[in-house]
Amino acid sequence: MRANLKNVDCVIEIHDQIPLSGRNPVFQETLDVRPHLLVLNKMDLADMPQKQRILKHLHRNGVQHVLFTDSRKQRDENVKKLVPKVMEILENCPRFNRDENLDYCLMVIGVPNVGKSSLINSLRRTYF
Ligand SMILES: Nc1nc2c(ncn2[C@@H]2O[C@H](COP(=O)(O)OP(=O)(O)O)[C@@H](O)[C@H]2O)c(=O)[nH]1
Ligand SMILES: [Mg+2]
Repeated sequence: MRANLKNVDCVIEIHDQIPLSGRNPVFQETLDVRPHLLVLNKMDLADMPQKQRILKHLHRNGVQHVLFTDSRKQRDENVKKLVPKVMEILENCPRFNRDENLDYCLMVIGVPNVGKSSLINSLRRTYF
């Protein structure tokens, strides 16, 4: 992961439900050098009334960009927001602006079963 990171413009870190205690500090340390979006997948199973509290907790802990998704849905409005959100993150990161290259490389990370494959497939359904 570390070896590939230098070619990565933005890291998409996926958790299912609420990572209040589950974030790997080594991940965090390694990833802090890259633009980063935290995806909380399986929002259909999560306690959504707690959403504001979760966001506040994450923001306090330095996690600025968070997206709640349901990647099993045929067309999830929130999955649709992922690419615009990544673009917004990158546009606000001048260090990573690569004027001449319009392609971006994203790295999707997360422990098994959080829905990485489902999210990637959902993105494919959204864009192809
Ligand atoms: N309820 C729910 N289940 C999901 C969601 N996304 C993925 N899953 C299920 O979680 C399991 C693991 O998903 P998968 O994409 O294989 O995870 P990966 O190991 O991170 O690639 C599968 O049974 C998926 O159907 C979601 O948003 N909501
Ligand atoms: Mg998978």
